[in-house]
Amino acid sequence: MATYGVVVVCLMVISSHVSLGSAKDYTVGDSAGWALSVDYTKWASDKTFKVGDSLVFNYDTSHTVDLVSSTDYTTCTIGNSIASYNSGTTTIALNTTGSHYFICGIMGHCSGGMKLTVDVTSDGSPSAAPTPSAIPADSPTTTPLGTALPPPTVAGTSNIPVDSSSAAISPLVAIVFCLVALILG
Ligand SMILES: [Cu+2]
Repeated sequence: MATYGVVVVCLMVISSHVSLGSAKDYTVGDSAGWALSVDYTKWASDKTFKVGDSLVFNYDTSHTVDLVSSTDYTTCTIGNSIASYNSGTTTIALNTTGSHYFICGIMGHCSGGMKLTVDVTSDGSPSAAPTPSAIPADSPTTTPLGTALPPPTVAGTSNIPVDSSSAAISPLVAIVFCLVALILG
């Protein structure tokens, strides 16, 4: 019972930290994938791409994913790509800010609509405080432990000295705590 509670709390603590700076994977075209007859301008229009996010292209291998210059994007020039992929599933990490341009390298497909540009913005402040709602402040079933292990509370009052220090430490603390809790069973 107690162990189960510890594990649950640990998972909540860790996931709340992991989700803080979590990068998003965007499946290009959603279920339609990377294909003809999809409006990628429209697909991208309601999304905000940040450094660290990824684009996932799922496509029939009759297509390619070509990273191209803005000029080649505009003119649908093929055969001049910066990088080209044709495995059928390509994940592109968006590591730099600015516009990134992708087209299909098959003749006629770019002009047929297989062109995507995404504008990548900086990640902002990665050390932003977690939103209070991310942490169940009143979870009543937390760890009725009689052991020496302190509860991994992250919000509000805590008797863990390290909790008040750098926020960067607390995920590590939580992970270590979880490992200890699991080992001790
Ligand atoms: Cu194509």
